[in-house]
Amino acid sequence: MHNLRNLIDPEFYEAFYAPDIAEPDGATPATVYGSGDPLAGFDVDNTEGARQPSQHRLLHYLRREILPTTFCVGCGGGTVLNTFATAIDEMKIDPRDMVCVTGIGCSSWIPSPYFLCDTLHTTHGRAIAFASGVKVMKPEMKVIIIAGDGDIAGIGGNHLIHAARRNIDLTVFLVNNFIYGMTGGQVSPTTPFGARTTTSPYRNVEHPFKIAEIVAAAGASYVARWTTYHAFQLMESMQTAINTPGFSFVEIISQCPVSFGKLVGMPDAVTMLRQFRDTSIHIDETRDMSESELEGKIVVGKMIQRSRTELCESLRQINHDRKIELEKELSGAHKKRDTSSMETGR
Ligand SMILES: Cc1ncc(C[n+]2csc(CCOP(=O)(O)OP(=O)(O)O)c2C)c(N)n1
Ligand code: SF4
Ligand SMILES: [Mg+2]
Repeated sequence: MHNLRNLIDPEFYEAFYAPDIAEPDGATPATVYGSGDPLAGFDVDNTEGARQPSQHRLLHYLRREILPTTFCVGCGGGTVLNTFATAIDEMKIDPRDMVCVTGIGCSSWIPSPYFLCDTLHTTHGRAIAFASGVKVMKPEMKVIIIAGDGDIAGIGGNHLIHAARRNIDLTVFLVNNFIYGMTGGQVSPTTPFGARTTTSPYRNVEHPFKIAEIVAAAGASYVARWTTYHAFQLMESMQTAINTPGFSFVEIISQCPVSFGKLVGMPDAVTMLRQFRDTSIHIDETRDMSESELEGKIVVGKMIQRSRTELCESLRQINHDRKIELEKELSGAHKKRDTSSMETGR
């Protein structure tokens, strides 16, 4: 058993961690982590002036040494990563001003390891708790969470609603593929009623959360829902969410053909995207519709956008007010001491 030591002590690191992560003899990090050349296999157009894949404007947002991604063929994770990188690129945000926080699951891999910025890959369901700590200590950073329905709406559901209630300036992109994808397709809090999954082989008898509506009701400043079919609207919504002060949340309906689609008769991405297209309805068109008319529909668009006091701002204000009060108290105490020493002649 190792003694409990200071984790940032270099000696401790050398003794206990370095041997574990050392590369095998002769191997470079590239051979350990990926193909080493993310562009291997691309058809390169050698005609003069043709744009080369290595010049793709989004490539420098990615950790190239770990590409290609481990997402299954047709997974919506790639679309979300692409849309997110495009949003950041268009907004001209320097990735050094961002921290991406994530939990556990396929969707958690979108920012970590693939997006090249400071990333915090935390325990299952705890991304928002870790992110809140980052935001309080580094309020100038953009703190963005990307993770799955199981992670954020399931095990981390309580963190989600309370962060929305506090209105802390975090941006959450919840990738809702209706399932615990990474672990093989267990029922999640967003699995549709009646759907077959590995843990509900007959049918799901639980009703799903309408998670975007819950977050809106809990007090978030911006809430929207889009699908991977609506890549352009999703990208704009991501930008609005990132720009909104306070808690912002976008539910991204995404396809997992492998752990979910194949069990519900949609074994490939195209079928799932068609279904997203055909069952989506814009929120503006739903005002006069009853709940039964909305059954089975995906309501997309902006649920709420409002302005409320943000948590870190309130904390800073308290610090500021308290500092002024303390300074006044101290200068009052000094004055009192000076007067009394003059009176006593000491
Ligand atoms: C505390 C804990 N419980 C369970 C697991 C196992 N686990 C890993 S990923 C995962 C499901 C993730 O589902 P979701 O967040 O929806 O992400 P997806 O893979 O669908 O993108 C589970 C249950 C874990 N890692 N830690
Ligand atoms: S299991 Fe599903 S969510 Fe995970 S990588 Fe494969 S398709 Fe994507
Ligand atoms: Mg999921």
